[in-house]
Amino acid sequence: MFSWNHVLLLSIILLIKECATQERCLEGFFHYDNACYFFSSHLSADWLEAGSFCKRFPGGDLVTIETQSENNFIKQQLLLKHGQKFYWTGGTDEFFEGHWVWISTMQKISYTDWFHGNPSDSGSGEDCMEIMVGLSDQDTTWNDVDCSKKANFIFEVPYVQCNLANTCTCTMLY
Ligand SMILES: [Ca+2]
Ligand SMILES: [Ca+2]
Ligand SMILES: [Ca+2]
Repeated sequence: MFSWNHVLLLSIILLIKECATQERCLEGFFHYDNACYFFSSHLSADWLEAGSFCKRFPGGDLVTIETQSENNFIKQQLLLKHGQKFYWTGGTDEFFEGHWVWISTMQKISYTDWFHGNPSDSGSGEDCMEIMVGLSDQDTTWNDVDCSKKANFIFEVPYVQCNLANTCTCTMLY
């Protein structure tokens, strides 16, 4: 027999079904763990411009690479799907020379994958971190470089905030 309880139950089932089929990363983003990643292979910018671009997305900023598994994911993406040589990350020591932090959190960089002899702070100074894409995992490593260099970039947004069309009703189910 019809009752409002049936209507409520049906509504909940429909809500769950809709949430279950909803994309959780925007198109063009790649999901790993609790974040969605974007690789700007068709857009290059200096480090500050790249950061400003990333912040246009809710919760977005230049990538933080905090674990070896996150680093491996990013390297695999760069090697398999994205064709450029140099990608900005959110690593910087522009606040205090030699003290590397992730700009989005200001947390000290603990896990590292620097290219041999780096960070080098060569020439007139190198205060921003790029990933140099080599031919394999082993030679795709981090380098400090002049922040005014034009490079492609990687940014990351939280998994639950990355769908701009999200009505937020699904967030609790994630
Ligand atoms: Ca991260
Ligand atoms: Ca430096
Ligand atoms: Ca360097």
